[in-house]
Amino acid sequence: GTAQIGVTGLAVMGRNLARNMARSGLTVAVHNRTPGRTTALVEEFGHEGAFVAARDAEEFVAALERPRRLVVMVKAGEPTDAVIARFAPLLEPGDIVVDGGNAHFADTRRRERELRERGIHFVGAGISGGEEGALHGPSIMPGGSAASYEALGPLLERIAARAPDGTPCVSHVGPDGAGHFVKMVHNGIEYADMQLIGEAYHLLREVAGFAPARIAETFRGWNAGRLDSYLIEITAEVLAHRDAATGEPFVDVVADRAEQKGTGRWTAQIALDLGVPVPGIAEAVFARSLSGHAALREASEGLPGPDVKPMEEAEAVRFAEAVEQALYASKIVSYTQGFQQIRAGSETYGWDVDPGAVASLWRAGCIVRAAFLDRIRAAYEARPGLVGLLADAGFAAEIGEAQDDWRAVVAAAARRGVPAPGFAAALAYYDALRAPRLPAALTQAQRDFFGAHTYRRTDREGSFHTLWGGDRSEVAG
Ligand code: NBP
Repeated sequence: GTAQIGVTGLAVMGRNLARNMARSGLTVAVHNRTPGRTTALVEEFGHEGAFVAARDAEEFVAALERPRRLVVMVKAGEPTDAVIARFAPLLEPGDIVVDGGNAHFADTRRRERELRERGIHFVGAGISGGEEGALHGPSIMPGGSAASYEALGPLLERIAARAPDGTPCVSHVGPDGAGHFVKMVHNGIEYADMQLIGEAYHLLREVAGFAPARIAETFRGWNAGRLDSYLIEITAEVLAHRDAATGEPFVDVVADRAEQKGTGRWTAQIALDLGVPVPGIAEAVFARSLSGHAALREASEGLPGPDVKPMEEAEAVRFAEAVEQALYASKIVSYTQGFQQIRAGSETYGWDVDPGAVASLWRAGCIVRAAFLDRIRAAYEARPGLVGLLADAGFAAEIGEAQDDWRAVVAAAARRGVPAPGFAAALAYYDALRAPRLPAALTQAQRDFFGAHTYRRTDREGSFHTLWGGDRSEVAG
């Protein structure tokens, strides 16, 4: 075979990824279960580079130089297993199968183990950036063996997005499912970012009384500062857009029900399993599902809320500045939570993931791309053992400066009856981490009372139980 790499599964993602590879100078074998997609790709885009069209699995495998590098871009789940079952018997030890779909990391761990037994490398690679990213440069998060990355990395570096400093947004994340785990957390953080931006919009609209066009301007201003990011940029564009049919602001004609494909939900579910608090991500998942509960919302519309006066202009302008502070502080907190989840996954599964490297490869190509990520990269680089982002002096100082405004915004939201679960949960997380004492002491005492679950003491070692039903003396637990 002469192709350096192959892509099987030529729907939007696979097709664009194959084009990106060909445009970067690689010879790319292309294959799809239904051959029509393969011929369509070569007919439309064959002039962009060197494609080798394969009609079936045997031809595809034969077209690849060894060790073979096959990228699978099919629908996640059952189809991925079907493709592996089809190709595995045709492969030889040392060949590399890359799954670029949105697989659950537990499936990736299973597939990696099964193929490893046959001497085949299986690389679960998170790919972010949607179809545009696939074509022009995605952020790529490959797991699998370090040996497979040696054969694969140089090729992926050619097609990945580039950070502003020129570094390709791809690096070996860690063994087996590490890449898909990190991609999952990326999506969870994306949910949290979007929820926080949504709350900022809602507060500017309902509390400051700004029209969507003015909020678009406000976001544009923020995008020129420390919040510089893809999501803030597209938010400004969406808010500035008017519906052609009605002439109304576009955001007002879209039904207020947010859907989800499930990766944010996975992030929250896995966080519960790992015992990592990620309330920002969980609130974002819940906010989307709450929005879809039409009957419950309708039945609740008449419930009493507070009496509110609109803000005066000067007060509204000041409030908008405070919202920027609240958004930034909440963003630091939600990234803190996401990176803690990556750390927990890494410890549980023995992946040794470098959080600074993860921040580095999210700097371009993916949905959460932002100037902010370079700060996170630098924070972890300066102190590799950093216990969470809030332990970084720079972030701690910024959050310290933001906190008065942040509290004022959360209080204003509560007083004016505008839901801000993301801002409020982020602030509660921050205050809980800061607190010298938590009411967990009382919780544990209650558990000892009704279930003899024992407790530890602040003043000496050991575990203890109080005889609550008896004379209330303390015994060793
Ligand atoms: P789809 O997720 O729509 O999958 C369609 C592809 O899967 C077609 O090539 C189809 O072949 C193939 N396929 C199916 Br379905 N069942 C198959 C089977 N049993 N055997 C072989 N092939 C099978 O494609 P997509 O939207 O391009 O997404 C591809 C992957 O990338 C997915 O895992 C998705 O979650 C992920 N994705 C990521 C992003 C992102 O932003 N990172 C965006 C979109 C998608 P056919 O043509 O013969 O039916």
